Amino acid sequence: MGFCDDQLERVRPIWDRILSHRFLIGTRDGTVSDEVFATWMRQDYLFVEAAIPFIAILIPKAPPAHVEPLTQTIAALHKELELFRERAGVAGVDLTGIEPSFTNHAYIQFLLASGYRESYPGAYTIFYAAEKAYYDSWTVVKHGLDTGSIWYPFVENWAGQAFADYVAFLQSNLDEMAGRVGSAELKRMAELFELTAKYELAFWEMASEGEGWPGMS
Ligand code: HMH
Repeated sequence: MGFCDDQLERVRPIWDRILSHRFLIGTRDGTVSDEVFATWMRQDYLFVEAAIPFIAILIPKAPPAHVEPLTQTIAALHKELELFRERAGVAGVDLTGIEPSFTNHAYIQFLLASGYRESYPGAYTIFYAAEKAYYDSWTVVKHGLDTGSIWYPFVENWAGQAFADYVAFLQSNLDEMAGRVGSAELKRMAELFELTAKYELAFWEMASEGEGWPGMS
């Protein structure tokens, strides 16, 4: 088994909590409130916006063969932002003047700090774990959400064949890199994988609970 499958097995208790989260089950079953879904949309819009500089930071550290795929990822993230704006227009969700929630702020800072401070394989571990979490999460939603739902384009974005192929590509790259690093770096990569899984869980929890900051309400 490669690094990614090993890690997915190791963090299975966290991953199970992600995939059974009430946000995903409610979105799948059409019982999630408009307000909760709008919270997720606003916050994920900011997260995707922050993912662009995160990927950009990786480019100077990347092996030459990774530069073009990373560049394409940036273009894809811009298209994703466009999808959010388009769906927000359809649903009447206001994306202007939004601020990151406490959880989202922490996740974004973790992304950017890791982009600057961690090794390339370390930062790539976060990149893979976050994308894989979204693929698996929206696959849960896919198995139930009405294809006519106004939210179905998000399912098509993250649970379709193109994204599946992309996540498999990231997985094979990460497995390959993990096979070349020393034991200290491999241990760090495992820590980063687990941290990312915890942030992904925290993100669904935040969407369900609201955007407030501790002590501010
Ligand atoms: C929180 N994780 C979060 N948002 C996303 N859009 C992705 C992963 C996948 O890009």
